[in-house]
Amino acid sequence: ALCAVLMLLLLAACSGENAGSEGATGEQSGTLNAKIGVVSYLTGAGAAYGEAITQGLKLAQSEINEQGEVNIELVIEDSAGEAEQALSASQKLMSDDNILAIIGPTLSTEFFAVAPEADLNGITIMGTSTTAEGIPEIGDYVFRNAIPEALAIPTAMEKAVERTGAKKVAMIYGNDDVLTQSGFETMKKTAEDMGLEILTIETFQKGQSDYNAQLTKIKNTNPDLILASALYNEGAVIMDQARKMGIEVPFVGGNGFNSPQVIEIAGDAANGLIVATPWFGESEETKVVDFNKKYEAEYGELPDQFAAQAYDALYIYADALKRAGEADRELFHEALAATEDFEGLLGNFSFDEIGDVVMDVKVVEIKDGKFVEFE
Ligand code: 1QQ
Repeated sequence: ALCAVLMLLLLAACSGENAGSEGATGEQSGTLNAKIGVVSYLTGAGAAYGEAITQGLKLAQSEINEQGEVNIELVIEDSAGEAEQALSASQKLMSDDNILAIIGPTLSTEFFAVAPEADLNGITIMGTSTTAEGIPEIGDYVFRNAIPEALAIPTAMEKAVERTGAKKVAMIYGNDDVLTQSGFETMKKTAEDMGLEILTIETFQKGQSDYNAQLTKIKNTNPDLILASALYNEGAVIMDQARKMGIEVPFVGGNGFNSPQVIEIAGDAANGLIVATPWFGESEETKVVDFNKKYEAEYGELPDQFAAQAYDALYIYADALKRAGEADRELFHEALAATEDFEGLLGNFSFDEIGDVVMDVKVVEIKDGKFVEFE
């Protein structure tokens, strides 16, 4: 009899608890809960990258959770654009057994510090903006949905040369950052493959504010085109100072230039920038128009490439989670690796066998202070 009473009490307690938690969170029964760690560049000179990324993630999160099948909690840590801070932030996330997987960090420089450890721990990690050579090769648990420079830069350079008939190029790149170095290597190789004459190669460091020496050399060589591998701050200042010195030729930039911050900082001097991207904000496709509308209503500004890529990334994670059937690190990893023909904001998306991106890239240019399709 005592047993029966205890059983009844237990049953009552359990059903009471269930009703309570459903009521409190509004979750449907059968919802898959998952905690995703995010490492993002949120303070410092390049914080607009991380801000766009986290805004894109949060918008996707609220839509996904509203749909009810999965419920994602984001745990967001700031990396400040520094490899060491990114590493300690990710270690904090990885020490939480309830973290299913990680998104970020923002810069390739940071990602190379973090991803090997995530891989070792069997924690899936995906870069949404990391475009340097060698990212998915870090390990089995390492993915990205950002278009690698190795694919984007040659596309932009071919189009630029086709239209301008350029034969001689000058190059400038940041030699203290993994992405700007990697982008430079790709530019140099592409220039050589295309038979372009490289007149000069100039370098700079993060945070530099005066490019007079480099730009004077570039101007004196009289190039048809300038190939620049830089993050937005340095890239925008370089363009501004170049135009002030009377350098009018177009720039072909790497992924760092895919931020509206370039226009914000350089103003009219940004006109004539050519860059490849999977994102075109002026597209009339319904899902892009809807996304723009929702994003602007939420944040008071239009989304950029980085916001769009992050938004797609969380949907790709949610899709994998649904296929995994439970918030288990191994099952999630397997499901994510099998992602194929995912239809996102940026079009059709699959991972190749090493976890790199298979998708299309477009070429855009800045004209009259706006990114427009490069004709
Ligand atoms: C990288 C990049 C940057 C421009 C991301 C913001 O592409 O570091 O790989």
